[in-house]
Amino acid sequence: MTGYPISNDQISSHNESRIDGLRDDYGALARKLERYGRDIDAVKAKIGTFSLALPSWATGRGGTRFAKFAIPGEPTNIFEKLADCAVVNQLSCAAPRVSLHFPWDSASDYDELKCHANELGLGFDGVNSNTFQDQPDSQYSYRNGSLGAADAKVREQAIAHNIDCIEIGKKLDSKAITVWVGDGSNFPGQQDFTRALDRYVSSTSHIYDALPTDWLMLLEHKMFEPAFYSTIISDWGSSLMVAQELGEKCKCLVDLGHHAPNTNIEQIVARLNRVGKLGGFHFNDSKYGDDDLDSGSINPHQLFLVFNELAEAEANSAGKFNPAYMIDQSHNVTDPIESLISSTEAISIAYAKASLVDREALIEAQDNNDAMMAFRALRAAYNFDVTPILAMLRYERGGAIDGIDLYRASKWRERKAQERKAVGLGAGIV
Ligand code: PSV
Ligand code: MN
Repeated sequence: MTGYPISNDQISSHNESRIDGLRDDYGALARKLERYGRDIDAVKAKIGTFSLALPSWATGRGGTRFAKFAIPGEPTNIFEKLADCAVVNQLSCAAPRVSLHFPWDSASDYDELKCHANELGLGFDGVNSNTFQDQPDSQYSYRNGSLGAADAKVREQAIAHNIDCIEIGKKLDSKAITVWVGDGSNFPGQQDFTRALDRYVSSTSHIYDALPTDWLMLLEHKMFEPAFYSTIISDWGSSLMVAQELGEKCKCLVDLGHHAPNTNIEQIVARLNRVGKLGGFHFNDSKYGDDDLDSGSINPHQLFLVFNELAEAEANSAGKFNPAYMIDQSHNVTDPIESLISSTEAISIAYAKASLVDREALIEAQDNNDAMMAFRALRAAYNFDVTPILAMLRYERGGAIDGIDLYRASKWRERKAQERKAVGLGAGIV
C-alpha cells in the first residue's frame, strides 16, 4: 500500500477506537438478519462484489452556470484528480475505477498515467467525449451542435474527437465510451427534429464502427440543458431507438438526474434491461430539473427501487449482467472528496438493501395481486440499517470505519492547499 495517499497508521488508529462499537452493531444486525432468514456473512460477501467508478470531473467544485466557488487545494490536473479519487477509494474501498473526460483530462503520456493510477490502486472505467464545449484549439465551433450539427465539417470534427477518445481509452484499458451531447434547439422551428436525429445517427455510426470488438458505446440521454426547447437525445426512447439502430455494442446509459421530476426511473431501468440495452448509470440525485445533487441525498427510496430492478435483472441474467455503475454529480457547496465518500456509501446502501429483498415473497405477492404484501417485501428490506455491513467491509479491506471523519483528521485538503495551484474564477455546468 506504499503509493496510497493516507497512511496505514492513520487508518489503524482511526479504526481502533471504533471497532468495538462496530462489532456490537454488526452482531445486532446479524441476529436481526438471522430472524429474517439471511446470513450476514453471505450478505456481506455479496455486497463486497459491488463497486463504482468515480468521475474525474467531480473531484473539483463544479459550480453552476452562474458561478464556481473553488476551494483551496482543489485538483488542477488529471494527476491531482487521481490522487483525490485514490483517497475516496482507499477510505471507502468501493470506488476503484475512474472515468476520464476528454479533453479535460488530457495527458502527454497515457502509459505513465496508467502506471500512476495503478500505483494508487486505481484503474480506468469508460472514457467520455466532450463536444458540448469549444476548446481553444477547435477549428469549428459546437455552438450549433456537434454530432447532429447541420454543418458536415462540425460533425466530422466531433466524430474525430470521439475516435481520439477511443484511442486514448485503449491505452488505459477502458472498455466503453460514453457519448453525451448538448445538441438541441431553443426555439420552435429552429431545428428539424427528424433531420437532426438522422445526422446524429449517421455520426454515431462512424464512432460505432471505430469501437474495438470488446468495447461498448453508451448513449446518455438528458431531457434538457443546455438546449431548452428540444434536445436531440432527450429521453430513453430516443436513446434506445439509436442504440437499436447502431447495433449490439451500443447501449443506453441512465443518468438519474436527466429526467423530468417524478419520472418513474426504475421502470425505465426495467424496460431497457428487457431489451438488453441497459448499459450503465450516472448516479446523482435531483430535486427539480438538475443532475447535480449528491446520490441518495434527496430520494434514497428511489435509488433503492432502481437497485431493486437491477437485483431482479441480475437474478434473471445467468451471470451476464454487468452494467457500468458510476457517480456523476456536481459538488457546489461541499468538499468533493467528502461528497464522493458519502455518495459511494449511499449507493452501496441502496445496492445492499436491494439484495435483501425476499424475491420469492415479492413475486408470490405480485402473482396473487396482493399489493400490500408486495410492498411489504420491499419495505422489509429497505428498513434494514445495513451500514454496519458496509463499515465492516471497509474495515476488513483496510479502509476507514468512518471515511469522512478520517478524511477530516488527515487534513488532506489543507495539505493540498499548500501544494496545489489555486483554481481561477469560472463558471460552467458539469
Ligand atoms: C451532462 O449533464 C452530464 O451528465 C454528462 O454525463 C457529461 O459528460 C457530464 O454531465 C459532465 O458535463
Ligand atoms: Mn451524466
